[in-house]
Amino acid sequence: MQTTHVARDTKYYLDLEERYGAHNYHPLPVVLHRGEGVYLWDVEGNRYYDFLSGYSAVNQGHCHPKIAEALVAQASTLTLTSRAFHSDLLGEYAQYMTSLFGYDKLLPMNAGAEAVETAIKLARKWAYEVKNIAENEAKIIVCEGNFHGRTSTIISFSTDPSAKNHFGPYTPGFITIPYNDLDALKAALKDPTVAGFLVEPIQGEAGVVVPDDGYLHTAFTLCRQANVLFIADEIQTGLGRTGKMLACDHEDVRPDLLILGKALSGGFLPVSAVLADDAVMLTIRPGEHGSTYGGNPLACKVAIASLQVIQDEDLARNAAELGSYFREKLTALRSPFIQAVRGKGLLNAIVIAHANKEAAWDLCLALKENGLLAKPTHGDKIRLAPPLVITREQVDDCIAILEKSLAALA
Ligand code: IF1
Repeated sequence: MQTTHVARDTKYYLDLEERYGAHNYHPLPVVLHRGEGVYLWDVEGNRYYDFLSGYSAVNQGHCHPKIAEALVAQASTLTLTSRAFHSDLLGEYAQYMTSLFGYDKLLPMNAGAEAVETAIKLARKWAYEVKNIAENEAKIIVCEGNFHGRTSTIISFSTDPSAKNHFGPYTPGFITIPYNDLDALKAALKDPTVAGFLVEPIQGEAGVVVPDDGYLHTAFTLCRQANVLFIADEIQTGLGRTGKMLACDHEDVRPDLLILGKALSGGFLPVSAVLADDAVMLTIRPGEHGSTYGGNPLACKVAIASLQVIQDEDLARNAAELGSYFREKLTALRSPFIQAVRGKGLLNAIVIAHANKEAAWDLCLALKENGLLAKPTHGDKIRLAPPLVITREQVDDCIAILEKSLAALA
């Protein structure tokens, strides 16, 4: 008997997730089935522009064929050896990464938060074994509005109640200062027990907060003078997103510890990394840190292909050019509902001004109906971050969708 394939509708999938999945997110009511380039298709066959890009993990566009090809080839060759043995890919990957970004060594991890935790452990180890800070006294300076991941230590220094509340007791050893405030950093650096300054070059979750020109460069200089490690979390801002390979490149800053993730694997599987020079990296010796999947051959192969695409297709330049074009066209809409347009490259956000505090959410629902997916962050801000492969014509198309959807707020 021929069983006809029943095309399940959106509600079927929403109900399944509601019933069997943890309720740790509040997604837009759309169920996606396929992705290609800047486009996503839902289970009803509707096509959308993706303006979230997997939280900037899909800079190369969805299912990039060159990365898919690398994944498939390696998947039927060797995917995991554990670090108990060597593989023929980790050394080549580490060489590729360290020469591309200009560091002595790479420590491979999986999720972004794991790389942030690794950087925190490296900074502490360096503090005790090189800077001679008293045991268990090392401090790391972080910024208000930070987002560096969801582990218990990382949320210990979050200033976002929804990320932090009722997850105590909290890890000590962090000093919080205002973002984009050099006087506050200068004052905090007077503490001789400070090991590092952990900072996002642009704050993503806070709503794409771009610091003043010169902030990163001066902050880096102040850290150098205080013998404190400058730790850049480029998990979201890195890999072409802001119009340069790294957001730190806009200010000629070379972080002491560079943290990468997300687009490092083009949205195929979790790959993250910390890069540093020997003086810091070699403070961790064999058996002192690691992870089952960290540096697995599949991740190495996918990461090399993902970085190759960013370079071959000059995605950073496209992000720079189309990012300023996008902000210019958005501003020209002169919408009464847009209080601010901000960002760098193709990491942008709008701040919504409207009496209705649900306006940003309502706008995202209207955008969805008109074929563009985006999601509010912290209430009134909507991040607008398409894959870096977007074309000028597609930007024009999306501006028209934004204009039409904004009119719905009236
Ligand atoms: C969520 C957005 C947030 C990050 C930076 C480390 C990590 C992230 C700068 C951790 C992760 C994701 C996580 C996701 C929401 C999203 C996000 F801005 F990118 F949209 F939260 F800020 N450093 N960001 O942005 O990397 O462990 O997730 O691989 O947790 O809700 P991860």
